Amino acid sequence: MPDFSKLHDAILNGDEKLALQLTNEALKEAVDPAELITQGMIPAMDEVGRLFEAQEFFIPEMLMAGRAMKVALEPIRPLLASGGAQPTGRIVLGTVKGDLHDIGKNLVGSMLEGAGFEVFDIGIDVSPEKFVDAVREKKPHILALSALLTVTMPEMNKVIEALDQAGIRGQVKVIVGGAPLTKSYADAIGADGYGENAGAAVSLARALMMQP
Ligand code: B1M
Repeated sequence: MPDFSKLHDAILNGDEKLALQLTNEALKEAVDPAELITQGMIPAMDEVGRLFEAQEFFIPEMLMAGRAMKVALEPIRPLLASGGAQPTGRIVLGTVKGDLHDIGKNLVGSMLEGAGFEVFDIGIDVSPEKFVDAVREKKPHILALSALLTVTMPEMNKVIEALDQAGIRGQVKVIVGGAPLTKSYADAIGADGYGENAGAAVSLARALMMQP
């Protein structure tokens, strides 16, 4: 089994140059990109979160680690996105208002693209009004919302209410995800589905495309 500890530590230490170098080396050695993410990068971010809670890391360290992960993901994202699958459906994706976390959202977007979805990523800190405008403009089958903060989760409800008020809730399925989310929360706000991780988001989106 490949040794992911150097990549893990490079991300933890916010060393983006080394993280990129180790990722490129691993890809050359045909290490599975999904394993690099789930066994090297995500555990590093979890450790960053743990150290932040323990007040051993502060915002600058969290920022540097986040940047190192983003940089290391750069050579991987095209691999995830090039699944070669037939076009499956259209998705608008964004992180809700007040929330600047985008690493997980970007991963979800790449995996959806790899599964053949046309993905319109409208970014971070997206207001309910912007989501409504994007649904009107892009006419997606699915609207995918990401939130990483407990305090921004209620924004998802606001997006669903805004779609309702605009009279277009029935035209689009809404899926939600992000670390603090749960299926029961998704059910409570009337979302059409909850994805625990990027792979689950793909399965969910595929299943929803089968529904009328
Ligand atoms: Co922030 N942060 N952060 N942060 N940050 C967390 C989320 C936190 C858990 C850290 C901690 O305390 N342990 C905590 C939130 C606590 C809470 O509310 N429950 C936290 C906090 C408190 C904050 C600030 C408030 C800190 C402050 O300023 N005092 C601040 C808020 C800024 C804001 O958004 N307004 C803040 C800022 C930041 C940085 C900017 C420094 C940076 C983000 C950089 C970036 O995204 N470009 C950052 C980082 C890096 C983290 C941690 C360490 C890592 C997040 C990450 O990228 N994980 C994080 C701790 C942690 O998560 N362990 C933390 C890797 C990524 C692949 O996972 O995003 O969970 P994730 O995505 C997963 C799933 O969640 C899921 O699939 C993905 C892939 O498997 N998923 C979906 C995500 N979206 C989905 C959508 C779907 C389906 C699945 O369908 C639509």
